Amino acid sequence: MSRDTRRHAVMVLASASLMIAFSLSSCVPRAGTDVGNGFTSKLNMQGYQRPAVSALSVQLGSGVSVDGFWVTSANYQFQSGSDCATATGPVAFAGPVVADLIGAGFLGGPREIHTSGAPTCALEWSLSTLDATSLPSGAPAELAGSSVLLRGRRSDGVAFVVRSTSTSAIRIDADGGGTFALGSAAPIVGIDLEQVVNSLQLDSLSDNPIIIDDTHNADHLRDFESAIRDSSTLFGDNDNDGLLNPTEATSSNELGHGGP
Ligand SMILES: [Ca+2]
Repeated sequence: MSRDTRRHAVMVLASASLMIAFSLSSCVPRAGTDVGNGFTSKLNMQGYQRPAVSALSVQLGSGVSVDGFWVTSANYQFQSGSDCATATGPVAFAGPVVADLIGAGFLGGPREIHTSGAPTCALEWSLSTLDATSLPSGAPAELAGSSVLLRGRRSDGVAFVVRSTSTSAIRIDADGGGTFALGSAAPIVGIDLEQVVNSLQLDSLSDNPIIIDDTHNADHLRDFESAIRDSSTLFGDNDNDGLLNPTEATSSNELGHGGP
């Protein structure tokens, strides 16, 4: 595979990644419904890849196949203004909600949220967990008690499963220390699948199957959790369909980025 082709594949699958896609203006009309001093719109989370979303499995440039990627999240808060050193704003969407990241996103569909419409300098959201009795229809039973469940196969066919119980907050700051506008193009948050899977260093593990959780290969789990945080990226939903389309998951369309 040429470097360019590989790079493209990497970028694409980063998509198939865990893309927390939340659409602020996916409801009609385009720029959200102006209610009082803010916007009412929809929030979603999904996995995506370029050129097309696979609902069954995603193969990364590394040859790793991702067969399932589920994230439970909560407490979405947008911080308005340019001073992000202060406390975050009100909760726009409390959750918890389960997202199928290589499927259609939030189980049960996008969630309505309300935001001020003011320029925003950061978004915070948190990993969260649900017990077995609270899991929504469509969520795998293995997700109970975990915030992240990733299942896949290494290029040699060895199966792996990753479970995180982290409930850490993840913060996405506007690029360049500035602000991004909510309402003009719905923001979509994504986590780069290639980056997240690479963080697992699957080739360094000799188990079969490979289990990565709090009691198995925990050091790999910590790197995985950091990669979820660091790769969280905010994009604009330019065509306002509530989904992160291939042409939207680009660096030029990036509004903000997560990090330590
Ligand atoms: Ca879109």
